Amino acid sequence: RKKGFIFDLDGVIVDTAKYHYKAWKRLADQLGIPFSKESNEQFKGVSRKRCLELLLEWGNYKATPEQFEEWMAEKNRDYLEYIHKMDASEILPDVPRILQYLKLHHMPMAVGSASKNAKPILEKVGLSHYFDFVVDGTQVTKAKPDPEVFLIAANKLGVDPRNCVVFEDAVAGIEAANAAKMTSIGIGDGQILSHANYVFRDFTDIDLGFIAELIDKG
Ligand code: G16
Ligand code: MG
Repeated sequence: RKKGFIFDLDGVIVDTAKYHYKAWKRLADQLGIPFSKESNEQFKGVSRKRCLELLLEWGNYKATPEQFEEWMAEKNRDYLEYIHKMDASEILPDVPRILQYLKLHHMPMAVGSASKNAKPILEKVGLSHYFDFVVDGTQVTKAKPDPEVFLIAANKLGVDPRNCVVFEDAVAGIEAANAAKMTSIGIGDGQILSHANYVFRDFTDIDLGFIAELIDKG
């Protein structure tokens, strides 16, 4: 049966979480809202709009719609400055090894990300050519844990969702993959990603034999 492979971007392919953190931290400081690395964990896989809503809730801060828009734009301007400086050295360890193996076996591949900046990031790090489709925050209306982003990706790939495999680092992303009835592979901490079908600390822990089994299974 035809298989499809879908990758989250932030935290799976590249570590942009540190740049999201810096940009949110700057805005939070400016607004006088406490914001830590732990708070940033809750922003992973979550849309920009929802992140700002959360930040303002935590700070008990009321914003006018105009302020809200301005702060979202400000955060993104900061974030883009970091993105502009990215290069291939920021690809997470062993990601190309897995992508190359899948490509060698002619597997359909897509990115499924909540980010509206997914395409420029892939260009910057030189990985765009691996992916048949990039489904990102500009194309989805319902954020993870809703399965929409992954279902759109499966549809574009022309693969039944049950035959798709998703690599994700966020709890909301694993929930989204499970809700789409896809095979979910958590990248990160097994205790945090306990709902994933499989969990690996990072791609260096993934054996190509395991990928071969995913390709052949079912
Ligand atoms: C990513 C990050 C989130 C970020 C979101 C939106 O999702 O994990 O922290 O808030 O994108 O990003 P942007 O502000 O660039 O639109 P993913 O799904 O790639 O992990
Ligand atoms: Mg992620």
